[in-house]
Amino acid sequence: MKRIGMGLIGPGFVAAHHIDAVRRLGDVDVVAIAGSSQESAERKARELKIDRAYGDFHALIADPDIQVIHNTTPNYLHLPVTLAALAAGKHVISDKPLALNPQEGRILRDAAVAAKVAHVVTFNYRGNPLVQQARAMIAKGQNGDVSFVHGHYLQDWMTDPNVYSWRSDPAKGGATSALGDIGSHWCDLAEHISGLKIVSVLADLTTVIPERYSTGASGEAFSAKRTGDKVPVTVQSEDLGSVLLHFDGGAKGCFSVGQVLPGHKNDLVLEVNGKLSSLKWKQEQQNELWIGHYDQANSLLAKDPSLVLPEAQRYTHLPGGHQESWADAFCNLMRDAYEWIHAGGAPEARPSMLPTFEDGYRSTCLVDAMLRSHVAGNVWQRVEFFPEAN
Ligand code: SOE
Repeated sequence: MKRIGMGLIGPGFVAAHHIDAVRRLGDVDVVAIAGSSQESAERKARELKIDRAYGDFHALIADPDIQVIHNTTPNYLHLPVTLAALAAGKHVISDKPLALNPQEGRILRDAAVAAKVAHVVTFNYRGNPLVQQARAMIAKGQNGDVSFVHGHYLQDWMTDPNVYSWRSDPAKGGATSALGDIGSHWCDLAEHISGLKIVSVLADLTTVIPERYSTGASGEAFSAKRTGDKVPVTVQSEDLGSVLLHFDGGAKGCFSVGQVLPGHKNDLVLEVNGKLSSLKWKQEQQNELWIGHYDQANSLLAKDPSLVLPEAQRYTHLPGGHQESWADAFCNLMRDAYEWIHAGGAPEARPSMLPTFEDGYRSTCLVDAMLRSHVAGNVWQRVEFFPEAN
């Protein structure tokens, strides 16, 4: 069997999950890791049991044993790192958001298509078997025409003003916080499951905690509270927001995002109402799909390979009653990504579940429309998205 070498740039919170997922595939060699310095890269390499460490991402990209680059750097480095990897002809798996804004997102989408390599963005919730079940049910018309898509993605890890990371720094994280980090997942899932595209938005955004306290050190999501001298930092990006949505074909929708809502850990909920029946999926109870009816009892479909549609079966690995989880869904995304990579990244070989740089660019356009809507005084804005030129 042909083995594939991967290297990861940016060893933060999610890096360990990329490494864990590719190791589970069995035919991928984790060749090297690159960090912001040789010392930090070596420390992380020891922790993750990786042989090679680079203090410079260019050196990792130039490593001839590496065919796939995983970009898990902070958002502001997505563009230079991914462009360098594409220029070297490497396949790229990028964390979301793909880029800081639509201009950068479009550059990366176009560069990836021109490079004729596999290009994947980690909208990992698509990898859940019951997300694929919901998508397949809707595509087959089992729920009737979709009229309403709604839900939320709420977290609490930024509730404490002492939590400060690059995500709150516009130069490193971008102009948005909650929408870019988690609203992007929700919108991707809403479009992926419903099969519809969001065409216009009306957003109302808030910064609940406008002053945070920083040690000056770069932190990461879910980092523990730090002690020592801290300086107050003014935060402008939103940590709470609600958005009304119009989909193509006339369906309506709405969702809320928040990072400062005590008790909500990774509370992503998405409901789709069709004219015949409804579906609701909750990330924190990801092994169940609620099916709502008008003229019969509602039901809960358990994640069970013998009960789900064939489209979802390939993403279930354990019998019913054996719970699958966030890491399993993340691994499902990597399995499809490496299937595409084994096929050389040929467009026709891409598994249809897989989110590409096209989806990543689209997501930056959606968030941009929401930011424009808020700044314009909460008015409807069209999503400006330029499809790939043929
Ligand atoms: C932090 O909000 C975070 O780790 C996001 O960056 C991830 O994309 C999300 O899946 C979980 O929460």
